[in-house]
Amino acid sequence: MTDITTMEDLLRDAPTNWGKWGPDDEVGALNYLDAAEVLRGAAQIRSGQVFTLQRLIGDPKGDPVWPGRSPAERTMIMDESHWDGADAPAAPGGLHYADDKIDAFLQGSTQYDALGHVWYGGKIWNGYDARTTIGGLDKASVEPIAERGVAGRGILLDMARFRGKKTLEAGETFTHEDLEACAAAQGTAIEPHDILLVRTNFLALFHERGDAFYEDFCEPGLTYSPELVRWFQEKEIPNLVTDTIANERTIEPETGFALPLHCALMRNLGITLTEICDLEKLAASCAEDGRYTFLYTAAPLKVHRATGAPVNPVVIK
Ligand code: UVW
Repeated sequence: MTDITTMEDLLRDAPTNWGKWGPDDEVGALNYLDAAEVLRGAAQIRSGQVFTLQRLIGDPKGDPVWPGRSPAERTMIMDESHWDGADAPAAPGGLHYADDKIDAFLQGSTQYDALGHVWYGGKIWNGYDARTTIGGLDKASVEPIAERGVAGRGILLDMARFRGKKTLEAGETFTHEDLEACAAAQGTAIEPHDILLVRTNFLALFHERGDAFYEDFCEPGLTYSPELVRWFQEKEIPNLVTDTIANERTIEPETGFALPLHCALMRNLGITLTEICDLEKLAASCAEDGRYTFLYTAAPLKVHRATGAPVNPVVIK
């Protein structure tokens, strides 16, 4: 690994899906989720239990965000205290109302990453020029993902429970083989086109350590290897969903690079990443009834030219 000094060196022979869905594609591996896959997902429904996976925006316990981003701020614009003042809007008949707004990083809470969110070597997903990101994403923004929506068979891979831990530790890692072993221990198997939901219970770790977490910031998660990338490509995984900020171990130990899997999976294979989900209630239910597969659905907010967007994924068991 000594001659590897850039992401281009690391991923020189890495596989890509560029062109697989045509020269104009902007949603990548989500193309695997056709109508038959939606029905395969719906066929998992047994009890009709519904789980929402979005974290609370403005959680008083604190919001985990990538360093350099800040948690969302909600501001009250109108409430009962505004209606006596001279600036109160005209509302004939005595109507009062409350209004508020949020100032939020689109990558700041539970969110879908657009395929054009990360890149290296001057090219984003499908080979589009990285200059198409200037001033907003003209290619592979979150818009086409939001427009099509996401639905299919989801499988929870409860890595924390599999390892017998309340939460995985900072920097703790696992491979695709560990995901397969976890699935087997749960009495299920990862099938082609499955949407993978990987639980580390990172939020408990984050809340335990508070701001100190950022001092030696390294999340637990999948870590880069050529074999892992090939496995994701061969399994035709459309969407990787986790409870961590970055969906992978933050720093790749051998090279020291940040987020090589973002590059290998998202930029090269077109696999959509969904981050900072709350998987706790779902995980408790799966552990209780032993059913780890379900219908997974999600649609990020439609935000013009955005790098990502907030989402509240819904799982039905
Ligand atoms: C980066 O890619 C920097 O962040 P995220 O984990 O939100 O994708």
